[in-house]
Amino acid sequence: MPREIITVQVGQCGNQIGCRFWEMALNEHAAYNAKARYDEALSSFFQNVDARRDPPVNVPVGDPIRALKARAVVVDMEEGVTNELLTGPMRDVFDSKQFITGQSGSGNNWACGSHHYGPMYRESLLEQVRRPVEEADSLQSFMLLHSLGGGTGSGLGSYLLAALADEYPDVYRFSVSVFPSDDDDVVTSPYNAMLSCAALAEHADCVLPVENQALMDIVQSIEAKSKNASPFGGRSGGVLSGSSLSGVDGGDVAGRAGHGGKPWDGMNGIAANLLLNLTAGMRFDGALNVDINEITMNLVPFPRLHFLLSSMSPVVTPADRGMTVPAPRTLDQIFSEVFSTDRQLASVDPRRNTYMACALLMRGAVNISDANRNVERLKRGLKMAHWVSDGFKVGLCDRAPVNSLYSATCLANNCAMQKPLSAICERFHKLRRKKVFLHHYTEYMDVEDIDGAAASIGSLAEEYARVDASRAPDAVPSIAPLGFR
Ligand SMILES: Nc1nc2c(ncn2[C@@H]2O[C@H](COP(=O)(O)OP(=O)(O)O)[C@@H](O)[C@H]2O)c(=O)[nH]1
Ligand SMILES: [Mg+2]
Repeated sequence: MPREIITVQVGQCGNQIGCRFWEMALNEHAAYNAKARYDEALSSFFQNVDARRDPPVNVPVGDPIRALKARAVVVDMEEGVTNELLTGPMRDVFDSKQFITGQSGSGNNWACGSHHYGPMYRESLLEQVRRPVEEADSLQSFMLLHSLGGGTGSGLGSYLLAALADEYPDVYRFSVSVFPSDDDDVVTSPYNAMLSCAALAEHADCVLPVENQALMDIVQSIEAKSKNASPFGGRSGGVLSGSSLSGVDGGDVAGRAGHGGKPWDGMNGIAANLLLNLTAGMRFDGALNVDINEITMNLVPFPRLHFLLSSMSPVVTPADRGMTVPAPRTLDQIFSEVFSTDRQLASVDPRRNTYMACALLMRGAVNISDANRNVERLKRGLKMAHWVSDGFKVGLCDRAPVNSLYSATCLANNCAMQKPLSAICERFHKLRRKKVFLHHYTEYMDVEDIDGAAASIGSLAEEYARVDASRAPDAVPSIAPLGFR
């Protein structure tokens, strides 16, 4: 069974989420790997290297753990975050050879990231990818972590995705793509988000959109609940004081504190947790193991409609930095919660729109009859496309998130996706009509390509709307027999 995943983290946001992800992945495996042996589960994300040898050699599955190295490629056009990675708590899982960095950044300009740095760094990027590809026995997919609002993650991330499609057409490409919020502080984010969405529609097999607004809302609601739960007004309630989710003081890789800005670390922890839950089925045993390629095959009936909405319950793991986030009480509740608006990682209510397909990835003490019973119960409240006969893919993985009894992660191919796409188009057109910032982009690319990308995203939103509106054709009217006189 194909099993390795190579993570490609690009730009500031991609590297921040990446860093949280590696930390949480190590925690999870440490909790379950009692014998300190390098097992199949670990091998999905990590190589085991004997660094005492020169050059270092790979240690096979079954042997003791020597040094775990992330199967990752780390890219940024500024040095700040990547330097922090190399010197911070995660430094041992990275190796400077995995890094590609520039000095001056992409100026929050998709076109600079894609059309300037892309060709300039093409060879070194591909060389950097080639190494972990060769180290893998049976590579399953590339996982791109990036934001759409800036210049490097969005532009160079888009370029790299297209290059991976060229070089490794058989390896799945999926992305966790952070959509900017309406109040985003990057003034050019409407251009960047629109241009990267067009590239994701073309070059990714599967995109998991994560909206910063939704992440912030979740973090704030956890914070509010923890305050209410505390008789002392919030410090000792559910969320520990000083933790990132409290929004007090978290700080992250680059030392950006949550206070006064966004609670980045808490937000990134949610995105990182999504990745852990999504890949649990391929890392650990279970009664119904689903890997991410299967998800794509089952959930994407039309190739361009591959943006899957995600939701989770519980939304963060209690083990994450010692936080005690109140978990829902019963198994049935966690099934219900993943369909509610406040657990969506995009600000939409999928229950109002049509589902083309849905995957429920359960972790922990959940059996197939629990899953079937809940699917039957919940399905009644959902609009399924008329041509879908079943539409639910269930995964059961034995290993719960650390310190939880169980968890649910839902991926939905749902027509509510038209809303974030239309919003991106609208924000772009507002600037484009007045030609604001346009010259920054035409410095690197033709205006026709910019408008072409906007038309492509507009038509993608319309495709979702069309599926949403489509109804089963009426039964063919029977022609009354004329009869004989
Ligand atoms: N969720 C999240 N979003 C971020 C983070 N850092 C930046 N962003 C968002 O990413 C966009 C800016 O992109 P950034 O990754 O900083 O630019 P890049 O380095 O040029 O790729 C804006 O929409 C920011 O709100 C982060 O750590 N977490
Ligand atoms: Mg940057």
